[in-house]
This record gives sequence, structure tokens and C-alpha cells, in this order.
Amino acid sequence: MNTVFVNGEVIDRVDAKIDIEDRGYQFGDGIYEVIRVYGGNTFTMKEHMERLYQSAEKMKLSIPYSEEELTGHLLELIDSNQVKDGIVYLQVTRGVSSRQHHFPSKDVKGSVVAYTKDLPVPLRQMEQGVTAKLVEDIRWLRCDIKSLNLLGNLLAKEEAASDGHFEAILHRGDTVTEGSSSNAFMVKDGVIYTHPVTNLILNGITRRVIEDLCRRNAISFQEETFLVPDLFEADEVFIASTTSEVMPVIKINQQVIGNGKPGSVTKKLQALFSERKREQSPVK
Ligand code: DCS
Repeated sequence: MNTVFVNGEVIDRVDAKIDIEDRGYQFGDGIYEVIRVYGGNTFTMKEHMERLYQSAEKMKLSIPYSEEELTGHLLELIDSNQVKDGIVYLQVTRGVSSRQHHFPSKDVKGSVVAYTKDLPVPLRQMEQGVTAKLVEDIRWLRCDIKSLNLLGNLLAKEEAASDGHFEAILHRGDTVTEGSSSNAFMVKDGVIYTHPVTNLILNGITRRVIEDLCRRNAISFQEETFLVPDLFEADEVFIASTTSEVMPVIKINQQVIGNGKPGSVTKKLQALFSERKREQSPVK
């Protein structure tokens, strides 16, 4: 049986029901997190939970559980579904109330849903690299909130995917911001560049792990904006997310990046990232 968490209960997936007047369903008025599970253990769970509560605060959403309670429920769910390599998806909306734009009264409780999914690490793509399409960033100005409102991201991803690309790399004017569901990085002369943490990008947890790995291993990591021409002239480009880890980008649009193969800095980071995963998993 595949179980899901719905408002405090762990139930069979087929029994899960959502009210048609849930504000997540009607407005995308909610937030979410995607947390990795490796070998049955969560990876950077604390960071994801903290970001969830930060997103909630930024949109004045009250989560009806403490962080500890919610973490406990997720661990129970992972256990119940015997997840080995996969993800847990967690979503909180502003709850159910008759459709109106302004927020419902304080006694309307947020809806909390979570489910797990088996998802292997995309090893082949990580080894060979993927291609990306450059797409204009038409999203709103609070991309720091991990909101359910993903239409700008979806349109970009679809534009890239329908041309056979793995990811859309977004640019606002001349500035490269991030991927449609990842952070974007370029390497030039041994230095890694990525957009600074502002309202224009999501402060990715994988990005933070990469920053920490760079600091500990004397790899130069610069939080500095870079431009579209810089991206095309980079030695290496990679994207990073919970599901894709450190993913080399070997071609953008029709243009080959560097020598068209995953670069040495990217490969070094992949190795360090794998090591970090092993360190975080308790030895069984
Ligand atoms: N930027 C955007 C717009 C994202 O959607 C994501 C992750 C990231 C950056 C990277 O953040 P993490 O490193 O914290 O994952 N998006 C999640 C998603 O929607 N599916 O998988 C990850």
C-alpha cells in the first residue's frame, strides 16, 4: 500500500481527497518542498524544513504543526513506504474557504499534504551532461518564496523540453538568474559564479551544499551576477537541485559549452557531493 500524509493522518493514497475550494487548488496559494531520500535516509532535511517555515512567514501562512512534529510525520511516511532512493514532497496551502481573494479568517487551518516517490539518481545524465535552452525569465519578483505558483517556471520548462532540452536557463534582461527548477552556475578560469541570493532566485539547498563544499575544498565560489554572453563563453556550466544534484550542461541552445563534455570543476563537485551524501547517511 502506498501511503500519503493528509492533514495529520497517514492514509492509503487512493483515499486521499482534496476539497475543490482548497486555496492551493484554486489560487496556488501555498508552498512546498522536495526533500531527497538516499538509502532510506533524508538529506538536508533540516534546511528544507527551515526554508518551508521561512516561505510560510514571507506569505503570512500559518503551518498547523511545529517543525519537529512535521519532520516526525515525514520520517514516518518515508518509513511506511520503505523509500530507499526517492523524494518526499510536502505541500502546505492556506486551507479551504469559499473563493475570495483576501485571506480567510485566522481559524481556517492550512492544508498539509505529503507523499513519497521512488526516484533514482540520474546517473547517466550526470555523467554525460545535459542540454539547456535559454529562456526569458517572466516570473514574479518573489522567486525566493517556494510557492506553488509555478506557471512562469512551467512555461519555461515546456519551451525547453519541447525542443528536447533537460532544463530552461532563465535570464532577466541580460542577467542569468537560475534554472526553471534548479540553480544555475558557470565556471570561468577555475572560479564558480552563481546569482546572489536575492528575491530573483530560490535559495537552493543544493546550492548551499555546493557553496559549503567549495569553501571547505578551496574552490573559488563567487555569488555574483553574470550575463548571457558570459554563459556562452564559460568553460563549464552546471545546474543544481534536489533531484538533479550537480548536473553538467554541455550545450545551450545549439552552442557547445567548453569542450562539450562535463568539465573538471563540475566533476570534482559531483565527487564531493557524493562524499557528502555518504557522510550524512548513518552507517547501518
Ligand atoms: N530554483 C528553482 C526555481 C527550483 O524550483 C529549485 C528546486 C531550485 C532552484 C533548487 O533548489 P533545491 O536545491 O533546494 O532543490 N525545485 C524543486 C522542484 O520543484 N523539484 O525538485 C526540486
